[in-house]
Amino acid sequence: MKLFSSVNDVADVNALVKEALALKQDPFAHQKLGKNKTLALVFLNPSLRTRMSTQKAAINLGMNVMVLNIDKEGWALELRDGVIMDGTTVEHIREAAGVMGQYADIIGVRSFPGLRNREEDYSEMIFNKFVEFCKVPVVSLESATRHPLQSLADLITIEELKTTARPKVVLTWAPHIKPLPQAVPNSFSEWMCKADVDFTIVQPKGYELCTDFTQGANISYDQDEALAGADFIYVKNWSAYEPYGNILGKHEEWMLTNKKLEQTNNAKVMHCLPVRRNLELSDEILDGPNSIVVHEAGNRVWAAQAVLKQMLESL
Ligand code: AN0
Ligand code: CP
Repeated sequence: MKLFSSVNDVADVNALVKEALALKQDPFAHQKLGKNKTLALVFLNPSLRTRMSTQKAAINLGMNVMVLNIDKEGWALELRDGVIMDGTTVEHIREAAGVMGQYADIIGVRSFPGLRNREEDYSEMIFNKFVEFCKVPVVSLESATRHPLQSLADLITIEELKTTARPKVVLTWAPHIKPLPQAVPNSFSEWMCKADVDFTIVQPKGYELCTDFTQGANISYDQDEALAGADFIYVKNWSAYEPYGNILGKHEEWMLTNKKLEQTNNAKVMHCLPVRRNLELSDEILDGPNSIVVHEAGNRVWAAQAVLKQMLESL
């Protein structure tokens, strides 16, 4: 594997999930594979889980890891071509990414969307420039429109904990005070549409995701109806795709509560984290027996390790 930016980069999704679960059973089985290989993790935005789980995964494979918080510790990057750099940017992404490729065998990049210009965000301009100019394999650590390591960890978690062959999985919109990217729900949706699950997305009117990511999903606007019989509930806020990056109202009643869980098949509750308590998800859910959010975050290690293993094998 030379690029991990979406589910479409994975030749066999089931095999990757199996590989991750095997690594979970025997984390240090491939310590020689990464010997003398270097992973560089480049963050243009904050992170807890992605940063730590991907480092841990690389260490388990015997790799060396370098982390650059380029937004804080690097030179201000110019992304546009052909401009006179007489403003605040100090270095062009062409040189910066090219240089990183000299130091690393694999590069991970986190680049959130600006949520102002949909065309620019959905073209994955920043992520694609890293891929183009660094000239080594690249793993997305969440880009403008997708978060594939999260979605892989989510699928691993569902495979691990499901009690029926084809579980009902519901992605429900949740309230938030800030406009958040569509990356996590887009990505979760495209992975679920490739998995053997019965998948529904439920949201208030106006929060429909870009249909490129939702082919095969049931779409609903009635949270009670959608949650009925659910085995897994994936809670996430996202801003509108149209008008792009907007919050369309408070919708406080969309926060998941124990009362809403009653109509489910004792559903397990997932969230990618970080989560704002009592805004997106109630204390009673997060502290209750149905929440698997911490277990889910634990599986980020095995998702990253399976991907890095396949990349190391193709170096
Ligand atoms: C980010 C998002 O929603 O994309 C990162 C989630 C992993 N969340 C926030 O900014 C709160
Ligand atoms: N879920 C997730 O990617 O978390 P971080 O933003 O903390 O990495």
